[in-house]
Amino acid sequence: MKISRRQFVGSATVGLVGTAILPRIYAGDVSDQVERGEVPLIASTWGFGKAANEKALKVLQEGGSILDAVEQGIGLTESSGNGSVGLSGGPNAAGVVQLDACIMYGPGHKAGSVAGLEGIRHPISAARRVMEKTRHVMLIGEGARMFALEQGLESIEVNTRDKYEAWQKKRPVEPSPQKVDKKNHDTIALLVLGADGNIAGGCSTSGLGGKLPGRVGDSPIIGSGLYVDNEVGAAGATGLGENVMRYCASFMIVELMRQGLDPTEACRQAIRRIVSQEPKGANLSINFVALDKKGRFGGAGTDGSFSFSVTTRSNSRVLPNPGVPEMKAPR
Ligand code: SD4
Repeated sequence: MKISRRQFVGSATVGLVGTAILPRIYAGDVSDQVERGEVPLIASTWGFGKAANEKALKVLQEGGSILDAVEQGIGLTESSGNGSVGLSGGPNAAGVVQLDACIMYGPGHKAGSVAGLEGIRHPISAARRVMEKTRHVMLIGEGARMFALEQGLESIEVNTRDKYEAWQKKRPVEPSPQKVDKKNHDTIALLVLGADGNIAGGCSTSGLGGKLPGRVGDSPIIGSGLYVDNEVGAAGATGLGENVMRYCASFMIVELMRQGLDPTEACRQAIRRIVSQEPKGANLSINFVALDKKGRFGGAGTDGSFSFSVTTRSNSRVLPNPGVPEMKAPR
């Protein structure tokens, strides 16, 4: 196990100084780090990702592959029932939960994805099966559901009358919220750098609450909600999918890392690029997590409530959004 002095000093300092000046300290911590970080390394979106990371680490420690770690880590969140991801996530405008997920495996550059999936407990497992058992990358809707059932994945009744009526009572007046915040975030993107240097990642969500039936967000789109390049690193996204998928943001972050940026700076640079083309400026709700082949990690987002989780054998923590320095403080 190897942790760089900078990483150690950075995390120790984080604990001492409180949150007010965290972003700069954290950004400084990773920006010029050159040593190889500790592996395996797992990074994911939001604070709830920490439990998923820890599950993924356990899977690796018990001899599982990096794909097993991604699947079971995300699987934990999917069945956590804490209102964040999967079946307990937000229904669409018709009160129906439609799930999106994807998975990528660095060696061989493999990918699988499902979208608009209904009634399957683990969309991430369906995405993995698409990758491993078919000639395709993406299955949607009823086809994806039939395939998942054929593969023996657990089905679960989501759209019961009781649930629908309960949803009707509390359904929002405004059917399509254009902002993802602490209360309605629901996406886990989880990235794993294995001890052997191989990389895998996955992403799973119920998508934007109140979305139009059939709407697909960034999360299952390879290069948007997730991208893995085994030579470089991986990135994942959470936030308003429409603002991520128009820019292939996760792909962009990986390409920026290929050009030499560390993960934090790559996330920031992608945000700058996107913001510079957007009339709405920084009010986009786009948030990213990334890691690179050297074992460096980082994240940045336009939502003040965004956080990301990072886990190694020696440390498991939730880190605050360092934002983009020259942009106004994250909301
Ligand atoms: C989507 N990106 O469907 C997802 C939503 C999300 O936290 O990330 N919520 O647009």
